[in-house]
Amino acid sequence: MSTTQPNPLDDPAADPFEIAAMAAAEITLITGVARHDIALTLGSGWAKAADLIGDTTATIPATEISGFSAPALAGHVGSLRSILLPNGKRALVIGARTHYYENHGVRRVVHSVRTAAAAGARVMVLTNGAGGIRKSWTPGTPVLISDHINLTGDSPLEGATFIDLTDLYSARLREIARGVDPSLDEGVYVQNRGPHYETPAEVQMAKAIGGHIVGMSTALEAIAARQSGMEVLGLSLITNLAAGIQKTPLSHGEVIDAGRTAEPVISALLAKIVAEL
Ligand code: 8IG
Repeated sequence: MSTTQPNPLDDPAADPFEIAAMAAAEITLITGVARHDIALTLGSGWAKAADLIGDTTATIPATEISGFSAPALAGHVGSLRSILLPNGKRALVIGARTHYYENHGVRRVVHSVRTAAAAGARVMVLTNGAGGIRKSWTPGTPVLISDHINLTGDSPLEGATFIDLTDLYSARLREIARGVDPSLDEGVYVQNRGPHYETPAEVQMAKAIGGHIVGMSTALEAIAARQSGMEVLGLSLITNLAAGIQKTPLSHGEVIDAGRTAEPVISALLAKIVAEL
């Protein structure tokens, strides 16, 4: 599908799960891999992990797959990769996240997750770059997501679809991650709409309601992953302290720099975790 064609997800009458099934069938056809076991969405700072987790057997521009959008940001790689892990499992790596702040609607935000589920993945690894509320989390610190607070006011669930989220971020998978790196902290991820960063007052609100990490992704995707019956592992790279926690203004450049510096370390960590999943 080229970028000039309308996105089928934008038709309100379309069934997003049918489009995800179509996308998964296209991935199977192009990769020759009948079933992927795990899927990973690599956010800012995590992209290098794709090179470390195994052998890439196919790379697909995301826009060639039904329902996927062109990436909004340089530095967000718009491709899907099929990777053969050393343990024989197959990973589908999504380097093409659609953010809620792009205003394409929540169906497009969670399409990659639904496609991964339709491609067979039982485990969804969601990674992101985010702001830290705890002062001890210096830029470059990876943090496990233990739970989330969704402040987008939106949901990927349509109609009266009631889904339990009590154990959304799998304790089993977090235990595996901590087995690889016992120093990993965990925290509650707050998804804000963005694309502006928070005001210091908003960061204090996030802290007061139980948040430890602020970001612009992941929560909506995690909900969709659970709806599809997947186990979710969430990891944030703290690229900056949240507004007002750090005394200097936030800049996208600073965030990119912190991500770049931390990338080799956290990518190696993620590769080790993936080998255990
Ligand atoms: I990277 O401080 C990154 N993403 N909302 N706040 C929010 N998103 C972020 C931040 C941050 N840093």
